[in-house]
Amino acid sequence: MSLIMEQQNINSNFTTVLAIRAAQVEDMLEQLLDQRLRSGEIARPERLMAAIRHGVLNGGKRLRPFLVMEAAALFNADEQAACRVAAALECIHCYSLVHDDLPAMDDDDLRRGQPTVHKAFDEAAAILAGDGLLTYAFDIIASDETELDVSARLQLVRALARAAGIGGMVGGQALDLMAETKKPDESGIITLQAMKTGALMRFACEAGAIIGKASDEDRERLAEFGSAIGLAFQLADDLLDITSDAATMGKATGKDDKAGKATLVSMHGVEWTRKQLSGLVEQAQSLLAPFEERALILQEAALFIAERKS
Ligand code: GRG
Repeated sequence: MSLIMEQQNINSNFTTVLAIRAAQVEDMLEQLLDQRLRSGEIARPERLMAAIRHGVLNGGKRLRPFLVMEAAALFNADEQAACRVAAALECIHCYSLVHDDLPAMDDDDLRRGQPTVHKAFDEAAAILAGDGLLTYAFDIIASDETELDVSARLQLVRALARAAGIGGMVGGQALDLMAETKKPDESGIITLQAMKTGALMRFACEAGAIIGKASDEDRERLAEFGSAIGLAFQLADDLLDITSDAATMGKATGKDDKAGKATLVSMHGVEWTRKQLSGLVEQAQSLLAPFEERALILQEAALFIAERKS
């Protein structure tokens, strides 16, 4: 098979599985975000639910859910439980996007090709939609409906809190906001990116290992794989910010440059970044080598993340 055909084959396998996982998690999100009251709830206000649904059920790539489910599948884990954890992680991701788009943060009008939640509703609705999603994520994992033993659910809750919270995504966002006034050096940029974007990717892969009751060694292997693709994802994002356009991305581009934000791309240039990206893909893929062909789709995901166009 020629190299180009091999590449096309890889893309079509990956794209097919990504679409299947996206459909599974969207079904789950539809159910979780319906009007039905869960025990202990008093009411689900309709406008709040509409704002939440606007922020979640709006065509994201569902990459993090895919990672959870494919990592869990490596260990023959229960698919329904993996799907609930995947949906919980997507709730956290969507909350971060809804809040990031607010005027006090990145001030964006467009997300996933549609008006952002504060534009379609208002700022208060967007804040509350994000708050609701953040809280709900932990409810979903802790719930008895997530059919994992209590220890696994506790490990997932703790790992997600740490990935999403002060020492993870929220902390990374705080560092990113500070970077607008005081430019960080290279290691500062790497730290903030590992926190802001990498931590959820790392959690996604590690979560699969937790759900599948993997050995400590395999859990660490998956977590390291997640960190490598998280870094690659952010590098690709920075690259797209200068090489792509709003129509392709479904959100504004050129924002880092306008904000005078230092990125590894602005520091080292496009060629260096592309080389780094292929190094990261190699590193990520070799981490999964012990799983042989069972990890093929995750191997392909690493390549997709580095080479993505939107
Ligand atoms: C507000 C606490 C808080 C955190 C915000 C994630 C984040 C932190 C900000 C988003 C800014 C941004 C564009 C970061 C780059 C990486 C990123 C998360 C891109 C969006 O993720 P995709 O491409 O999006 O997976 P979809 O829409 O496909 O889900």
